[in-house]
Amino acid sequence: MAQPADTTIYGIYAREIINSRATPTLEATVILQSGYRGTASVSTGMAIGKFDCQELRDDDQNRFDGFGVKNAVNLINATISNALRGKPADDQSLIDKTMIELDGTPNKSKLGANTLLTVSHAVAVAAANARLTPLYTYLNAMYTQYHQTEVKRIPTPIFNIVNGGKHGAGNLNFQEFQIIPASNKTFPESYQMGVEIYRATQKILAFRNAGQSVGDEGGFTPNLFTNTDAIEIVLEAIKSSTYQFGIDTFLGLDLAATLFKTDQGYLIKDRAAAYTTKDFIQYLKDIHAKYRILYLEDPLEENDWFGWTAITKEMDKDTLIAADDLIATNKTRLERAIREKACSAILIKPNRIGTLSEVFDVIALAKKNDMKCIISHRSGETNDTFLADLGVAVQADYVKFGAPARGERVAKYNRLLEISTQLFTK
Ligand code: 2PG
Ligand code: MG
Repeated sequence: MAQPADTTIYGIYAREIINSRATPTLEATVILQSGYRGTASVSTGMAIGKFDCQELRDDDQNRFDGFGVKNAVNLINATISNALRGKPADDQSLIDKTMIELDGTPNKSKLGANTLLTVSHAVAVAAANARLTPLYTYLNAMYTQYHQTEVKRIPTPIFNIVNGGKHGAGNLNFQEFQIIPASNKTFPESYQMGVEIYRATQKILAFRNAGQSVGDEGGFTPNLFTNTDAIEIVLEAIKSSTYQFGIDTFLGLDLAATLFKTDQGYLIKDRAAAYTTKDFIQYLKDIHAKYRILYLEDPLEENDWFGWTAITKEMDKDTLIAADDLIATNKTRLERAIREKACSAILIKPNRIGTLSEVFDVIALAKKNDMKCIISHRSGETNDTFLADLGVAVQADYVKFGAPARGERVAKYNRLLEISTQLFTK
């Protein structure tokens, strides 16, 4: 790595920008004494549960329905900038610790996880720029202090093909119907596969008059009779392509089950009566027997710990049981999941926790406990590509950046293409 220029922080400037869901969000630029700078912006999810760190929003109903972030902009420009001015940008733990102390709450409710994360990422980008080094190389050097990791491959992408739940205007309960290329494919091969199967899905939907508009993450949002119909459509798209199901590509689902758990149980359009946890696990096992589901995210509600342990025991031999809302990228909840063997994979969403150092900490703990890691975007995104570099730096097993369509999604996949070229073209 090249010797760094002066990485002392000179100033931080924030602004309110708009994300992919017409909602304000934060962007900040960190300027170093040496003139190098780094910019980052932050995403927002639909699922914001009680275990998430808090976002800071203005709640001023006269602007953007209360979603403005002017107060956060002011906090960055004054309080945070003053606290970090003069500190070295390449001491990430000092930067993050300073902000965490300044906030002083367990869930970042004073300054906001969105405020802290934007600055935390922008500081890292500025430091990497000052070293004239690619961001993934810089992040990998930092992550190695948590867990020795060598950059060898690009994480396997999980492509969203059909959007349901709260992400689409269609009528499906499950949030994401995905395809996952075999992990022995190169990234360019996987990307091409994702695009071709996505396009094949569009043709099938057009043929069936099922609607081809897209949802928040770029997947199609058809109206169908059942959730299994959507699995059938994705399978048909794979079969109509040049790729072989079960060899080149696999199926995945993010159920986001918290959203359809009622007092009566899990209620989906595939059956009139709600399912008990036990019955729902059996239903998922039947789906797996028929469609070989490689990846199952949030199959159960975020507090159904007993159910999570049961489903992991029964299905994780050949299906990854991935915890998103269950753990919320929260270290204490991850520790419990490890103790209770509640899952075999974890979604990493930096904005659920608030600083890069804490993200590294959670990933290292998961990896040391043999959990697969998925670096994930949010449904409300910006064109920031930080997550692509992060995925490579920590050698995540998978990345989930949505469909291979829409600018804010392909920005991240295209960045992986660039990294792949840098790493593997001799
Ligand atoms: C999820 C995410 C991203 P959201 O559930 O995995 O796909 O959705 O950002 O809306 O919480
Ligand atoms: Mg999820």
